[in-house]
Amino acid sequence: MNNNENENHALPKTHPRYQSLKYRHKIIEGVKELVVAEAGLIAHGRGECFDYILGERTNIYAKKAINAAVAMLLLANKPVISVNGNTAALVPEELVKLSDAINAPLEINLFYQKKGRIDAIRKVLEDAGAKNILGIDKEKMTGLDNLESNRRFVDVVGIYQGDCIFVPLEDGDRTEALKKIGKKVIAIDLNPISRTAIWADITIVDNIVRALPEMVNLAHGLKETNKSQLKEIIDSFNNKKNIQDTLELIKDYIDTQKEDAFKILKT
Ligand code: PTJ
Repeated sequence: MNNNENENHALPKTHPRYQSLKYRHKIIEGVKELVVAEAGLIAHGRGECFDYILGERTNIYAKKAINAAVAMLLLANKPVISVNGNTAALVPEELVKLSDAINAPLEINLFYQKKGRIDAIRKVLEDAGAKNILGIDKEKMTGLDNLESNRRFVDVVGIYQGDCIFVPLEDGDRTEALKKIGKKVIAIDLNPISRTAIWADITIVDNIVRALPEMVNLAHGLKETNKSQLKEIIDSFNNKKNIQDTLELIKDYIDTQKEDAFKILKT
């Protein structure tokens, strides 16, 4: 039995936090396999913290954002799904399913460019069934002028030409840079007041492990919807208001917890 098996055996399915622990382990395994950057562990922990104060469920505002996001991706001429290490480790199959459903390529785009990471992520995506992976051929990469981080290296037939870029789980600089060069940006971020969340056209404040399967289902559901109806869905969505509503929801949840959290002691 190797170390990974040992760790998984220590994770009983009956544990009240089984799901959360399962995804933690995926991130830890991802670090060992070079898929996830070491900083990805910290990013995941930050996400968990926000998920906790959102009640660890997909709330109505996240659902509204998911609806608008899928409509925007279906309406786009050249949608692209940007993939980083955490995303590949947590939801590889769903990334491939979404890519197929909305006809958008997956492009590997990393903040931390450690040697071997692109190959490791490519393998994870290919094992999940991906056929069209961009961001892996240095000859086809170009740099975005208005960005200094490694994320500036983009595929000429992918993010560079894309009109709508889906950036699940992102750091702020690139969202701002993509907006400034005229791209539509859709983000998933559990932190509703991150720079990514604020800059994006549509911000899905939800855990990627719940949001991606919802997006895949909805993409199949909305596929036959005509263009004017898709446009209506997008036009009736207000990202700023949706984020403000999400913040209210967090406040309400914490207020409820102030009373409820201690009830457990009385049972
Ligand atoms: O793989 P790389 O090299 O491209 O690096 C990826 C990370 C995530 C390490 C890098 O982009 C980074 O450092 O990101 P940040 O600045 O920590 O931002 C990540 C954001 O994602 C934070 O606002 C977290 O709250 C949020 N987040 C973390 N886990 C999840 C999440 N949002 C949704 N679902 C999650 N599971």
